[in-house]
Amino acid sequence: MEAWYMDDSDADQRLPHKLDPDRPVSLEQLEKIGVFYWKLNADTYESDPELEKIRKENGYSYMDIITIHKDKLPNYEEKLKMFFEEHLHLDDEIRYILEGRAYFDVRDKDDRWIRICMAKGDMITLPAGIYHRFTLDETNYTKAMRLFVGEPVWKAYNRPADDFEIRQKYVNSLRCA
Ligand code: KMT
Ligand code: NI
Repeated sequence: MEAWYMDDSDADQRLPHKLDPDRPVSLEQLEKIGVFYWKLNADTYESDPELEKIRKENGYSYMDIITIHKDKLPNYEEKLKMFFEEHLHLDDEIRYILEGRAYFDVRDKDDRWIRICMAKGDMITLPAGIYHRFTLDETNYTKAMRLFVGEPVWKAYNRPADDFEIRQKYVNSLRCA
């Protein structure tokens, strides 16, 4: 996993969009905005005690696997467009990359975009209420596990979604961090 502040160019969303000079973002900085990360062995995800432990400790009872590729995902173009709209959810977004690569962009506390490059073996949780978006990179392929506490709710609220209680709660959580 590698993360950096994004430039604001209009170039293809699948490009890295690094600043020049590069402004890397550390795990500690991500934790301050409520983003948590684990590194796992994706080759053994079907019987991985480490993954089991994380799921148990965090109550991630639900899981499924999504393959994001033009020939595999129904309504591929439409879904990718939706994923890249800035949005929030009322629950945490938990993703584990099993194959390929992808970018998760999150807003920092000053509303600047941080790009998180997620590759095979990277698992992440984005807190409920954080504004974020998702895109494939130039390789145009990823396979990811989606985890959820209880029955999954995929509903996304596009920005502006500032009136939700969860958004207020999230914003308040940044204050003393
Ligand atoms: C979301 O809500 O941003 C997503 O589900 C992203 C795609 S899942 C790898
Ligand atoms: Ni999302």
